[in-house]
This record gives sequence, C-alpha cells and structure tokens, in this order.
Amino acid sequence: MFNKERKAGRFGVGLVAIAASAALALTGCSGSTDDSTGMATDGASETMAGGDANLAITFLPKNLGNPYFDTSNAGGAEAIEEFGGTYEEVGPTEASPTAQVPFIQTAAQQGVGALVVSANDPEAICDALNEARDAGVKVVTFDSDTNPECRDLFINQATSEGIAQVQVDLITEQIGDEGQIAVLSASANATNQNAWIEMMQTELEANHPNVELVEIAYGDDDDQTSFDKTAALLQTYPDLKGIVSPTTVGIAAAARYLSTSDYKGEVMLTGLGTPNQMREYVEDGTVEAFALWNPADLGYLAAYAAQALITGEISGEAGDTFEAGKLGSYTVDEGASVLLGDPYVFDAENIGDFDF
Ligand code: RAM
Repeated sequence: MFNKERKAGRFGVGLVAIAASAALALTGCSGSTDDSTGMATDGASETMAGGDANLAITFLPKNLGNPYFDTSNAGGAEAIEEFGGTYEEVGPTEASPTAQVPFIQTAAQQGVGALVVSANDPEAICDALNEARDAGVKVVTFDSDTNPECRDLFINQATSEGIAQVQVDLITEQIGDEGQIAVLSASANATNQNAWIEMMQTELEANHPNVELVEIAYGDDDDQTSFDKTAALLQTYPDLKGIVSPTTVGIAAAARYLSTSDYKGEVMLTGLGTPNQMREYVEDGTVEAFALWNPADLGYLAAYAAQALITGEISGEAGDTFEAGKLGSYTVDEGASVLLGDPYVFDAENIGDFDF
C-alpha cells in the first residue's frame, strides 16, 4: 500500500532545488532546426570539455511540447553539464509508434555516445535502436521502455505495481469505492501506460468488486484529442463516477474540460499529472489529488546511467553500480533496469510546495 507520509520528506526537499536548477537550465534553451536533418530540435545544445569518452547524449522524448518531458530532459541536461558532456533533445511532434525512428537513425549517423529514449511503442523502434547499438551508440530507455532486447538499460520512474496501486487507491477513495470509471490514456501502444492499466485492472478486479471500468480511451498525449475524448466519455456514460488519466497530458486536458462543465465535483478525476499543470484544478475543486514522481530526477538519473555505459563503468548487468551525482549511488536490477523511487501524491495541502 502506498504510504504518502513516508515519501514526503525526501521528495519534497530535493524537489525545490531541482525545480530551481531545471528552471535555470531551461532559460538557455530555445527551439531550433538541425541543419543536417531538417528536423525540429528543442533544447540546449552545448559542447563542454569531457575527456576521451564520447559524452554526446541525445534525449528523445515521446513527443515535443509536453511539460513532463521538458522537466525530465532539463534534469538530463543538468546532469550532462555536470559531467562535461553534450546535451541535445530531438523528437517528433506526434507521439505515434514510428515517429521516433528517423531521429534514432540520425543520432546513429551523427555518432552520438548515447540515446536516452521514452518509447511510444515497444516494437516499432526496436530495429532502429539495435542498428544504433551496432553502430556503437548506448541506448537507455527511460519513462517508457522498448522490448528489453533493444536497449542497454531502462530507467524506471517507479514500479508499475506502485504506479497502478496509487491510482486505484485514489480513484476508489474519491468515488466511494463503487460505480463506473473510465481510463483516459496516452497512445494505444505506449509501453508504460499499458503496463500500468493492466495492473490497475488486476487490482480493481481483486479488491474493488463494485467498481466497473467501462472504457479505456486514448488521447494520444495530444491536448485536444484528450479534451475531446473526455467529452465523449462523459456523454457516452451518464452514470460515470470517475476518470483515471495515467498521463500528464490527458489529466490536464480532462481537468480543463471538467472545470467549466456541470460535471465539476460530480465526476472525479485522478491519475498522473504535473503540479504546475494541475494546480488551478486542485485549487478550484475539480481535482482532489493525483500522483507522479520527480521527472527532473528521472532525466538526471538517465543521463548519469548513459555516462556510466559510455565510459564502460557499467554494462547493464544486474548488480552493476554507478554514481548519479546528487542522487547518489544506484544499482542495476534484473532485466537491466534501474529504479528511481516511489510515486508521490499531490493534493491541496502540498501542491504549493512544488514548481514543475
Ligand atoms: C505523459 C507521458 C509520459 C508519462 C507521463 C505520466 O507525460 O505519457 O510517458 O510517464 O505522462
């Protein structure tokens, strides 16, 4: 069972500093176009002193323009600056299965030291990632994994069980543990959301017999699509008691819809959101509580893991350990994965303490 109090201290203290440094890192960033590819790039690109190792590290989010990835990748940029590497961010505008492939190919052609990727689809980018690895690029997935045979390491934000559990706990508490609920997810193939939803279904079936999950809708991590899907769910299910949106894009769009509708305060909404996007909806009573982890720490840890792979300090074997700057020492688990920590619950009492 998720313990909100126990996690509060550690996360709360670190976050203020991280939010501040993320803000600093972001000040230097501006959108641009990579001349060699004609592709949109977003973020800082700076060369720094870095010894013999190829510490050019490219971050590839699911899509650009999502504040969650702006924060996670700013954490990556901060880490890369600390160890004297080169940070770049590239990515598609739409979170579709194959949209990331050309960016992977370009990074491989450029001969970067590592790619840090959040996958839109576990299969669709596999071949491109393995071709990049054959060309000497280390591949770290973070946030949303590929199939394990297509990467060197996965940086996991929290266990899937923990992420599923906290969302089921929140929604069932908010609706009085009975009635219809729907899920508003990201894209239909997203590895991370699909793993969490599957575990949420298992938990609902096992421990919440009076709660019925009537539909899983997909907003594709696109604001307008998520907004429209929220409207459709509410129209289709007049008895709907709650919506769980395990995506920061989806929950913010659903909250915006609910906040000006008659459903405000009647249909409960929870899931995974960023405090800055959700603040006004918590303050106006549309949303009671939601969860997330620290995206800046996730990106920061992924960057240090990439560095450790590039320098050969680790190979991705279970038991390998590496230092991740201010976050301290981490150990690689079975399945070549590294766990960041626990999810955290935000509500009216604590949301004012966070800025990301
Ligand atoms: C969105 C993305 C991301 C997910 C968060 C919770 O920003 O889908 O992959 O981890 O939501």
